[in-house]
Amino acid sequence: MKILLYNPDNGVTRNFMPHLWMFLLQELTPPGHEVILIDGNAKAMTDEEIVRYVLENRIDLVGIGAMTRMVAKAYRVASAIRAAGVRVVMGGPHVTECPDEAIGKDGGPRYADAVALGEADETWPLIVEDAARGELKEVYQPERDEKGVDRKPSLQPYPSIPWEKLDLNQFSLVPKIFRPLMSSLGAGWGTFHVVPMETGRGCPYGCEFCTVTGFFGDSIRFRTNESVVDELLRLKERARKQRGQIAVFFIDDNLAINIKRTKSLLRDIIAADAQLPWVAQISANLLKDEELVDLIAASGGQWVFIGMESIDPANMADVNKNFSKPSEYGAVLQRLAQRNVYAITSFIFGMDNDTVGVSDRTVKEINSWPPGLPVFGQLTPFPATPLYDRLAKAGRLARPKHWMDFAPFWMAHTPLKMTIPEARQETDHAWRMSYSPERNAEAINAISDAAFRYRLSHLVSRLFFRGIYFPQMNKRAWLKLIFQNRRPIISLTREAIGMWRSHRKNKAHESDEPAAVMNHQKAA
Ligand code: B12
Ligand code: SF4
Repeated sequence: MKILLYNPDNGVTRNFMPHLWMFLLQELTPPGHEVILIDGNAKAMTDEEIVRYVLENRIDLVGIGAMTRMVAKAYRVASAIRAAGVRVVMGGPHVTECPDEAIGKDGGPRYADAVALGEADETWPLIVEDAARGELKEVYQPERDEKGVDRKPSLQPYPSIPWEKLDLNQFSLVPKIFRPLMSSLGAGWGTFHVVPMETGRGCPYGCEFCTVTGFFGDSIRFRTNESVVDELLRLKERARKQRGQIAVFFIDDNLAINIKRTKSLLRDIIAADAQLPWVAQISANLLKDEELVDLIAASGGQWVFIGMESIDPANMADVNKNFSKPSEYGAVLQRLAQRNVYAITSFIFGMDNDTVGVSDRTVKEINSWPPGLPVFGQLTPFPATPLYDRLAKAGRLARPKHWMDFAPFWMAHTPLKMTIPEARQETDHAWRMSYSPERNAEAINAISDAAFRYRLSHLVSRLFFRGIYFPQMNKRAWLKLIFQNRRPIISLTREAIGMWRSHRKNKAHESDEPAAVMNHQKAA
């Protein structure tokens, strides 16, 4: 069979990274089938374009995965593909959380021929075999234990994703026209990929708004250190060969959930010289350990994503995230910054104790810490979370099926102490203050002692992160952005030219040296 795995874009922003599930399922597909990947984030396509692609390429089966945010588009595309006579299987968090919706068992229309619920590592090969025989079932679910809980894949062994030979062209972040020039720079920047990699699954914390504990379970499973190190080494080799850059996003929900194991993994990465620049999610409470932070820096850690959520402890208690203490955030960021590791700090507005002015209060606090990349969202009741159930029981859901008419940054319930439009305004204000050209320049100034590459990485990341909220998907938007931020850009460019000149001078001096030494010897 010819199989297409497709992940829709959200219609508003683009991700910087492809989705791991596609590469994983591609690798888990039984032999004898061809699997093509299209990630809407890298290659945005209209519904008609996808259907045309499916027909022209004689695809036999389409697998679509989606988060709640993209599910309306996923359903639309699925319906169009089915209408063209091709079978569709859907999987991922949303269909698992609303299992009846995709197959029309909730009274609504049917969008998919089959759904794969939960982790599909073991069910995907069965789905492919059934589809090949023309015997696709409606629902695929992992085996269950005596308590009725899904048996989770152990991750040992873990499939070896052949990164060294996969076609990653659609996922490079360097625009095509710059590639020849960029590949001649330094270690080579002809391509830049952020590659997703998992070292473990599961999180026991159970924050009220989060789907992870429900989906992956509270039992944590890890790959072996050897399998992670081997994957890193293969990626590093690929980067070297193609004169490009590869960074890794460890997508574990909390990379340091078992600190002893994390330290052992990071030590093994260092010992094998398998370091690549990496980003990972780690909760603030675990970053108090100085040795862990040392190992993060030494093993290539550059950015740590921290779900800070709120600076108000009452809000943290409300969402069952008391283990994370707002009073400790500044010290945590300081500890990271001392090692040139910076943080992506994520905040949620519209919690029940938030009042108007929350964005000013939060941004003031953020600006007193070492600079990072703050991101702001709103409390969203994802289906099957304790938050969703609490709000539904209290009759507080304004749009119980908010995913069917997805509206970016527009809450689906009214918080207790502010209105939905006020929550929208607070979010908007926080983004504007945090990514204004003035704030960008201030942030770079604040780390003026750091080496050039850290400041450059910080500025580039700021310009990209701004795009999570402000649409900047065309050349015009980028040119405007570059013009507005010209001060730090010009200053860093001057510094780079200075460094390049002195590097050339030193090189020339070095090549003169042997001659000078020989002349000196002759004279002697
Ligand atoms: C990495 C990540 C991101 C990346 C982007 C995704 C990417 N490029 O990988 C970034 C950081 C950009 C991101 C952003 C967001 N994310 Co996110 N993200 C994750 C994270 C941490 C890992 C995803 C992953 O690769 N998991 C590992 C793979 C193996 O698991 P999986 O994707 O579930 O796939 C398995 C099964 O689901 C199944 N499967 C999946 N798809 C399909 C398809 C088919 C056909 C089949 C058969 C099976 C199948 O098979 C896989 C193997 O078992 C997850 C949490 C998590 N642990 O999964 C959150 C998660 C997916 N994100 C979430 C959210 C809410 C968001 C945001 C909306 C946050 C925000 N407020 O802005 C944004 C939206 C991004 C957008 N494009 O609009 C939620 C989604 C909940 C939901 N019901 O939708 C999750 C679950 C986290 C949470 N706290 O609840 N995210
Ligand atoms: S710590 Fe993170 S992954 Fe774990 S439950 Fe809380 S928000 Fe979800």
